[in-house]
Amino acid sequence: EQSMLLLADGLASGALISQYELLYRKHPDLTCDEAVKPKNVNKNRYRDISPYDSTRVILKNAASGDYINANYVNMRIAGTDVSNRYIATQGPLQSTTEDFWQMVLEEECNHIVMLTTVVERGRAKCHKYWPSLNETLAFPNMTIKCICEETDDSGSFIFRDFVLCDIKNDTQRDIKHMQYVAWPDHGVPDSPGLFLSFTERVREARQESSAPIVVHCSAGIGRTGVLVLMETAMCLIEASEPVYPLDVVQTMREQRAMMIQNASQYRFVCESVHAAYVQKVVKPRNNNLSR
Ligand code: PTR
Ligand code: PTR
Repeated sequence: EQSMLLLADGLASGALISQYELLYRKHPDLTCDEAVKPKNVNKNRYRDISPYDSTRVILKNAASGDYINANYVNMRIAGTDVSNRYIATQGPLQSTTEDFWQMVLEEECNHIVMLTTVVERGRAKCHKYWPSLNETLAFPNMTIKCICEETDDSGSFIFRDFVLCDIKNDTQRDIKHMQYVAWPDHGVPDSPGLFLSFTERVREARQESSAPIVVHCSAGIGRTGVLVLMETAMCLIEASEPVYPLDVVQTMREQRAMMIQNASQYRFVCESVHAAYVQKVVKPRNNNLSR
C-alpha cells in the first residue's frame, strides 16, 4: 500500500521526523483565555499546558465553575463514516477530581484510558482520583464504586470496573478504566507489541459505546496524543484508507495543543503503525467485497 511505503521510506530517511518538527505545537490563531483566568489557573496541573477555548469541555453543573483542562478531540476517518471521539485531559489534581467525574457524568462517557502512574520518579503525575476495589468515592452529585480490578499477565495494564451513580437522576452507569502502567512521560513504551495490544483493547472498548473515550496522562498531551494517533491509524488501516501520520497530528493539534510531545514519541508511533500493518495486527477490510 502506497502510504505504508511512504511511511517506511520516511522513517528510514529521517524525513518523517524533520516534517514533524516543522509542525506548529499550538495553533497560532486559537486562544486559551479561560485557562489563565485567575479563578481557573489553579485547576491546571502545568502552567504551560492549556486547552483551546474553541474545543474545551464546558462543565454544565459543576460547583466550582465551568472550567476543566480538557478538549474534545474528534478524529474523523476519511472515506468512512467512522468518527472516533475522545476527550483529552490532564491527570486530575486532588482539587479537580470532582470536576473530572462531573465531566464523565455529563458527557455520558463509559471508558477512561489512563496512560500514566500516580507517581513517576518520585514526582506526582496524577491524583488517585478513583476508589480502591470495593470502595466508594462520594460527591454531592454522584458516587463512584470500584467493583473489579485486574492486572493483565504482562503486568503492564490494569483494568477496573466502576459503577457511577447519578444521585439527582437516580441512574447508574458502568465505567471501564484501562490503565497503562509501563509508560513514562516524555518517553515511549519498550516495544510496539504491548502498546499495540493495549490500543486494540481500546478499539474493542469503543465498539461498546459511541460516547467519547476519556484519555489522559499527566499533562494530557504527550502519551495521550500517541494513543489517539495509533487508534486512528488502526481504524484507517482497517478501512483500507491511507495513513498519513503528519496529517493526523495536525488534526489533533487543531483540537488540543502539543499533542504528541516529542520526536521520539512520533517516531515510536510511526514505527508501531508500520508494524501493525506489516504484521497484520489490523487487516484492511475489502469494502467492495462486502457490498
Ligand atoms: N513545567 C512544570 C510546571 O509547569 O510547573 C513543572 C514540571 C517540570 C513538571 C518537569 C513535570 C516535569 O517533568 P518530570 O516530572 O518528568 O521532570
Ligand atoms: N511542563 C511540563 C513539562 O514540559 O515537563 C508539562 C508536561 C508534563 C508535558 C508531562 C508533557 C507531559 O507528558 P504527558 O502529556 O505524556 O503526561
